[in-house]
Amino acid sequence: MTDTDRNEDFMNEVRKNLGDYRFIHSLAVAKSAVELARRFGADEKKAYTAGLLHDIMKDKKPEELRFLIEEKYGVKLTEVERNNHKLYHAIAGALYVERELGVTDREIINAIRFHTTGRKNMTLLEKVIYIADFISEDRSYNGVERMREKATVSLEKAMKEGLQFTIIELSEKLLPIHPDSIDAYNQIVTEDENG
Ligand code: DGI
Ligand code: FE
Ligand code: FE
Repeated sequence: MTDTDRNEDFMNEVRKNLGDYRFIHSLAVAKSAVELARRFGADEKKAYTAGLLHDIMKDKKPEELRFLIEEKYGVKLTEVERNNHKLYHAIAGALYVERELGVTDREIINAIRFHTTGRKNMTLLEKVIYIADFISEDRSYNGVERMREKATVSLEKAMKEGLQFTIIELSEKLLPIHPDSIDAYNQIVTEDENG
């Protein structure tokens, strides 16, 4: 059975691991990921599965996530990662779906892994999940309508907007910015020059 045929299974796992708020968010991101995939030619089934699973570790405590990542799965965090608890759930989520749920599709695993920071050379599916997380129905931040607009026109324009938003927000709060976020930003503003 391929990963995308196991959504019933994954739905139960997500339900089990998340509170109501995050569960509803996960369903909304899965839905919006399918729409984006259809619009921009990504794999709709993978988009649904990755969207559904992307925040599966979001409701766990930072100490637990750090234990999972570094002790249980033996993956060393960088200094920036270790000091930014918000990044744990994406790293732990990717490891968890691979090692505990048996997800084998690298594209799905990486879409989960990089959904918070982005990275250089993102795949279509990675961009779809990154943007779906910003524009899902449950989101209501200032500027969400503008993001939704961009996402109807171009995935690249939406990525640019999303990365800018994140980098502004983090720097305003004087929080460290992960090198993957900076790499993604630098690449997108260099490649999509006339937008
Ligand atoms: O899990 P969600 O809330 O649905 O969304 P998310 O996984 O994109 O997490 C958003 C949070 O992560 C938000 O508070 C900003 C933070 N974040 C995103 N990129 C970076 C970051 N935090 C740090 N320190 N560095 C980053 O590069
Ligand atoms: Fe997340
Ligand atoms: Fe999310």
